[in-house]
Amino acid sequence: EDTHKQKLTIIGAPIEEGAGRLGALMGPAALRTAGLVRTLEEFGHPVEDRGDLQLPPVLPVVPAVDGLAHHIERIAAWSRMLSSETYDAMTKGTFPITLGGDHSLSMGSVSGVARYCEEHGRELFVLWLDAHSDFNTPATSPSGNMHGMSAALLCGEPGLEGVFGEEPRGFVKPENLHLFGIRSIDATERVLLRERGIDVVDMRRIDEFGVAKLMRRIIERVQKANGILHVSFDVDFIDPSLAPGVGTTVPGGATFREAHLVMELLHDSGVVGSLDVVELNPFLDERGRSALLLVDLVASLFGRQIFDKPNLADQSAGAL
Ligand code: HAR
Ligand code: MN
Ligand code: MN
Ligand code: MN
Repeated sequence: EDTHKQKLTIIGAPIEEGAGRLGALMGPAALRTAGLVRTLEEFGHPVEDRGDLQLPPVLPVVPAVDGLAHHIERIAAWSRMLSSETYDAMTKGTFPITLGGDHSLSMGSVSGVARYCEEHGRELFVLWLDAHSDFNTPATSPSGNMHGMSAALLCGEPGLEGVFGEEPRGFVKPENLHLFGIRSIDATERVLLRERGIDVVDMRRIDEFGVAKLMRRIIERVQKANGILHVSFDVDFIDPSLAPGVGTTVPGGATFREAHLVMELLHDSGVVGSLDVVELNPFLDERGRSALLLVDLVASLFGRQIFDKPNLADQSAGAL
């Protein structure tokens, strides 16, 4: 499908309780200050900015978990709210962009997208651009920080049922989750990722084979299934020398051009149906440079090009 002039719905999710340090709640404001909305409009997209959501005064009651899950009631409230926001945006035929906020918000945003896909018979794929695999559960997490558990929750790992309780939610098939850019995995996560057969594209594979080849493989899977791809963009996917505004920096991340190439290939593919931009911590940023880089990367996802598109037919045939 050609989503080029599709209407976009911006959903601000100032959530920081899932992270180990404060400041991510300023993320949506910094992305707006860096010009996110006017950049998207420049590419011809009508944008509806729903502003920043707020937690309801009464939080859901969540049964005690086996293990550690800090602020689970607040994360549950955010998740339920965000799930219905992205579900609603998709149902109206728009493309939801959820601005964080820490990565626990993807429990909600992706659940809503998944629920939409289930109801409309569309196969959902998720591209998780991140230094971390975010595949802990309360029982395995070394920190108890819920931003390290969102991918596990989406795949239905046990121990996180209380986040949605009886509220509607969606799931991601473990075989449709593609982790990309990974360079920090806990020992317990490693075991679980192997057991579930999750596709982990770590930085070593990116060094060895390059972004283009590895991305094309994922894009072709989605295209063959006539699926929808959700992109969950954690700022720490990028090398911290370029994007220091994040609480959990890990050296050896994606370069400027690697990150842009991912977004350019995604744009040309036409398969992306929703996006999260998460973990920006403006309190730790340097003169807004991480926020500005993110806005430029989003511009590449929505069609900014240096000069010209390569011939896609030649590329998929393996020619240079
Ligand atoms: N794996 C570690 C934990 O669970 C660190 C997770 C950090 N996660 C993020 N998001 N910053 O990717 O505590
Ligand atoms: Mn376009
Ligand atoms: Mn993450
Ligand atoms: Mn991360």
